[in-house]
Amino acid sequence: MTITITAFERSPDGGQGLARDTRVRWALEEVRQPYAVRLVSFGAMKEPAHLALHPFGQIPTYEDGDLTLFETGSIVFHIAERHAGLLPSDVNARSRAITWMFAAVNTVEPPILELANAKLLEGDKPWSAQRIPVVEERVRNRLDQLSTRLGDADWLDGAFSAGDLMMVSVLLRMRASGLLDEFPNLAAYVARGEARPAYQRAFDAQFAVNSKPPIG
Ligand SMILES: N[C@@H](CCC(=O)N[C@@H](CS)C(=O)NCC(=O)O)C(=O)O
Repeated sequence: MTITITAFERSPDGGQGLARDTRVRWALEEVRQPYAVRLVSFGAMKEPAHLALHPFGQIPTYEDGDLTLFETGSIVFHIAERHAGLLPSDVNARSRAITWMFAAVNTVEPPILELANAKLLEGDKPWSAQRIPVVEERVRNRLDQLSTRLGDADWLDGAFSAGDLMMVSVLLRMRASGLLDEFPNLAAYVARGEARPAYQRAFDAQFAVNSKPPIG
């Protein structure tokens, strides 16, 4: 049975690894599972066929036989549960790694998304210039807390895990803002994640799609 994921036919970032299929590709590459990709347009994502897979009309989705999943946290968890390499076997260490996965999507990603939305979707509003520094401060606060916890460790809890995969993926979205560079240990942490051969393969595969000339 071939695993099939969905990804943007044309990613808004031009394939720089910010679209969330990168996380899923990365997890599959870490555990050396082959996969197929079905590219979808923004229009097609809101059509019934895709909505049947993803109730919110987004990418990525994950299909394997009669199982269909959405939400990257859940997809990466599913991959990590079924294949060795992304979660420790010790029960407590495993639970801590899963905790970091939740922290990535539930505690660190929300203020990062809020900032992206404040800039991209609300940047033309009259109150935007006042709001952006407030939201930036919220992100800075989270990064500061995460930076303190990471300290000079390579990864969040021992060996690289799905928790790091999710956290690095979330933090990557911050780089363009310059905020990540205020925390050198986090910037180095993200660079360590990106240097992993599995990440490189995931990035290259996504970039290859987006560097092709526009369709039509
Ligand atoms: N919480 C979801 C977020 C999924 C998401 O926001 N996907 C974006 C691409 S990175 C998307 O499809 N955006 C288009 C849209 O929402 O219409 C996850 O982690 O899978």
